[in-house]
Amino acid sequence: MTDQVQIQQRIEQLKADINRHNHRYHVLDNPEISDAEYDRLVRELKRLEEQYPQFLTPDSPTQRVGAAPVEAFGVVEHRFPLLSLGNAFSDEELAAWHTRTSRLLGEEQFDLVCEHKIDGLAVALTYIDGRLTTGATRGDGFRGENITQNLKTIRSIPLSVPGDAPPRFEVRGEVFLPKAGFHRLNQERVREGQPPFANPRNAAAGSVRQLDSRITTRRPLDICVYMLGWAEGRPVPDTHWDQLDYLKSLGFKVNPDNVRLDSIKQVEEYYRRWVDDRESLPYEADGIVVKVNAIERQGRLGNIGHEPRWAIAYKFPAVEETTVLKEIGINVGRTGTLNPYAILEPVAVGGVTIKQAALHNEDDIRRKDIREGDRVTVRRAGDVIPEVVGPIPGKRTGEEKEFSLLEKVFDREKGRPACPVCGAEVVRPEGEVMYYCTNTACPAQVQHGIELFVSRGAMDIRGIGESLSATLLAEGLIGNIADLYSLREKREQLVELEKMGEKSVDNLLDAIDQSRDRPLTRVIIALGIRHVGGEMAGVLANHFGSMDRLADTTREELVAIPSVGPKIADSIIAFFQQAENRQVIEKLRAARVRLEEKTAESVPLPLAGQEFVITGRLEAFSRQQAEERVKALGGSVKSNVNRNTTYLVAGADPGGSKLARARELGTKEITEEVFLVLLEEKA
Ligand code: 5U1
Repeated sequence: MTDQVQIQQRIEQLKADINRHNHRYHVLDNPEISDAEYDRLVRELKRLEEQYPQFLTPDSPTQRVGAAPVEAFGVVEHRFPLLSLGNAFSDEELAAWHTRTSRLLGEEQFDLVCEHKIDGLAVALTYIDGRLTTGATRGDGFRGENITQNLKTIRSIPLSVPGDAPPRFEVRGEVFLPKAGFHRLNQERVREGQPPFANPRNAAAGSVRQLDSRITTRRPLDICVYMLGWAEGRPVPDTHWDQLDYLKSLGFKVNPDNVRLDSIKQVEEYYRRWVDDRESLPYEADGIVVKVNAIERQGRLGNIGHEPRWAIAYKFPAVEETTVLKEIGINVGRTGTLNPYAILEPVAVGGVTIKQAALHNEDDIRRKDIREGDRVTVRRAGDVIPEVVGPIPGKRTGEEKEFSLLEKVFDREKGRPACPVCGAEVVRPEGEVMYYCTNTACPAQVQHGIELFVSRGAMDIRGIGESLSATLLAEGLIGNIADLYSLREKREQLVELEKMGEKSVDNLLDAIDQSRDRPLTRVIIALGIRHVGGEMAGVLANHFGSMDRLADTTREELVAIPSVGPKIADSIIAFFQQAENRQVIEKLRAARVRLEEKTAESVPLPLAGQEFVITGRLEAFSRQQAEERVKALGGSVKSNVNRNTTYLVAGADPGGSKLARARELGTKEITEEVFLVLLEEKA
């Protein structure tokens, strides 16, 4: 056996093993090996594919990394429309659907399948010759967006299926963010000054429809497939239930709570069980879906407009309650926003007692005509922050008080509205809905800033929580984030603080020291620039490579970066224009906090000395973007193949003469997909 054959066999073995472990972990929830062992297999595969790119295939598990951003998604024409569902809101409506269906079929008895209606984003996955070739959104039902690259990052979606699967088929399912992941993502967004997603569906849709699939990779998305769209070339089972079972055997994740039932009474019982237990589910569900099981019956029933006659969604009641809004309170956010919130008479909503609820801004409160003292409806959707839906005007006594933020924060002594924390002046910039405290040194803002700086996703300094950061500020031991690095000089005073002993102080000081070497992305996150969260910080760190380059950039340069919009660009420019922010950065530099990526001087760039020639049309980016990516990694792009050419990248419709020359010289020829992986891996 030649070396090449052995290597190819090893690669195939690794792919099969990794896919199997991936399926056990992400689909069956039953891993067989440790994370470290799994990582070792992936690393070995990556190394081999890097050395032997000719053996890299698009369904390799290493392809789950995101790819370079695209300017827009392509359009996918669905072979059969993706339908939506009619709704039932009561047992009577459900029974009416059943009676109608029974009449149309001319049969009284037919079995049904019940499933949870997960609140996510419907997608269609097409597999050709065993490989995932296209993943698309529902769109308008007829044409969706091509989000294949993004869906490939979801580990419970198989990139390939066993050899005995139909040669061509399409599977449909719901991509969703589990509650825990949604909660984490929203906490991160709030900490970073970005608006939280209103619900898991928006969060899932926002994650899946990212033009930069590297962002999707970081979101903990999952899928449950709920039907076989179509299949060709091999017979498939003739009931929905058996098709789901079949899909499970092909490696797809099918909801274990699905049931097959044969009476509408049993459907009602299933529904009631999940109305009561929905809180226990790891995802948001807004109802159940009831489907006629036999595919032949489904065909006879057909569709009416966009909705199948053979299925219906029985929606769960909204989790809403009413209570009294005692008062509207104001807290000050990290960016100085004055945030109104409702202080409520405690009330249990869907099994959880709530005492406070979000009230977004003054305009919103006025639009909904919410008054202090009102009886209001409050709603809680899963882990979303509870919100006040609106008042119940019929319950008013006349004692209720209309809300004015400026009145609320009016300071009699000062004779003007004032920040409730520091007393500074309050402004509402033109065109904005929020009022702001004008004092950037406001203890509330500084404290939230410190909490962000030390948080896990930023500088990750363990041992400083909300209460210690408040104490450090109150005792004057720090005034801003950079002062954390001079705390060693104040060790004696730290030891004196309540609840702080020698040991915990030393641990804290060590943790601060260790944070000096965090990657640039983390430092950018830690600064708390408005609209710059973890994902954007990664883009900026990649592009600029140092804090100084970022600080001296221009609006034009920023908006030329594909994922940076004008709002983000303006916010970055405004941040670095503020003298106090520049001073903090200088203090961080003086404290030896690393303000640039570890690169050039110590390690040569990963593509140094490698020459690329590109022929044909690239799908993922323009020629110029491709050249920039190669150059950024130290490589060069030439127009003709010669003996020094390392790779010939062949896109669609490649030039015959370049291919011929490369073959003559034995130059490595790679597809665009392999090229993308190479760039990703080296970045
Ligand atoms: N579980 C499940 N969700 N869901 C959504 N099944 C299901 N089926 C759907 C939709 C829109 O549609 C088919 C019945 C066509």
